[in-house]
Amino acid sequence: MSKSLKIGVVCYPTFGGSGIVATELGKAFADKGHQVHFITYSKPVRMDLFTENMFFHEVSVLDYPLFEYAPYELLLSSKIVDVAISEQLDLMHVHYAIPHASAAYSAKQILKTKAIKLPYITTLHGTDITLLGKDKSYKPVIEFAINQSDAVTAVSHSLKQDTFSFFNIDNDIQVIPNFIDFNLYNNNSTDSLDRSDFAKSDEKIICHISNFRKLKRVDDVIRIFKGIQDKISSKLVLVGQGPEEDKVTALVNDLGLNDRVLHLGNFNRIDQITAISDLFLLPSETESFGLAALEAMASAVPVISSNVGGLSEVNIKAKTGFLRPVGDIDGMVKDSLYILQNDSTLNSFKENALKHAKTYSLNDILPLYERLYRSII
Ligand code: GMT
Repeated sequence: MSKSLKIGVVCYPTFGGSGIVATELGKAFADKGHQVHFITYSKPVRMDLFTENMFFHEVSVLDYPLFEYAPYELLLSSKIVDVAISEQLDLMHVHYAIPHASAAYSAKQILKTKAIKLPYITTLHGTDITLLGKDKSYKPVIEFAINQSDAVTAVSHSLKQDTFSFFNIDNDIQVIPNFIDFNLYNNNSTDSLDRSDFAKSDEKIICHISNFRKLKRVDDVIRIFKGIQDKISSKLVLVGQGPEEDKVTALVNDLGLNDRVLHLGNFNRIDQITAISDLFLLPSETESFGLAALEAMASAVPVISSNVGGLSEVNIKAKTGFLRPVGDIDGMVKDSLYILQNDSTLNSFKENALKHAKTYSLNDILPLYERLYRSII
């Protein structure tokens, strides 16, 4: 039997996709008997503190009058060094390059002076490359930390290509896509929500889940929904929180959709919402993968999305849903109505969505990460 591993994980602990992927991956490794040590500034939202083999090490962000901004990257590097020594970590897996890859690089160098080896894997998720990373204020450091990583993964082929085109990369990048733990998607579960609490039996439920940042184009979601609702009586369920919320609420008011739109805020059991939905909208400006779309498909929900980044790897045109250029609201309304127009069309899209989501099963993805972990230690 191969030796169990002691894995350090750095991620953003919030509701973003990279933190969700890191936590679900950590849970899966812990489940297999490996020790997983999360090192971040607060407990990841999907982490249960009482899970066997999973540990949380808080990076305390010290306040000091001299600092306008506390140097989080230094604090994180120091914490990685501490945890690596006290827990005898075999490797670090950092999710989202900024600033996690460079923090892991510093920790690795510090540990080297103590004759301790700590290889690190960097997983690129999206805006760490496509938005922030390529900005010249981050680029030299991010490029360096990616090149110095013992292994690099990207969540889609599109993100891999973007990384090679935006940076001078002399490292290999392996594509390991995001995944679904189908144990969490039991459609017959007793804790499912009652659809009739959300919509009448002859109404459709349209859903959108995001962190409500500008690039998610939630205003497009509202306008697409308006186009659908004009033809087919529907409800829109919005999940998530973020900077665009007030603007979105104002638009819902302006379009007279108050009694049609339900905004739930942040919600941990995404599967409960997708289980009662008929269609998922993701018209983002940029999306390296679109984990929320895959989560919807895992509940057999077809997707209407933009055609940017890695979305076409997840959402298959005319099978699992449709894709249109960013901002093509009329086109997205047309495609939504096509899918929703009759039950047999909707059902065939639902079946295809679930079938394609199953090609992203955790059971297939976990061994790819385990092989990579073992190859660098
Ligand atoms: O939304 C972000 O940019 C943040 C990032 C995250 O940490 O949530 O999301 C990215 O990573 C997700 C998980 O791999 C992907 O599913 C998202 O597509 C990606 N977001 C973007 O590329 C905009």
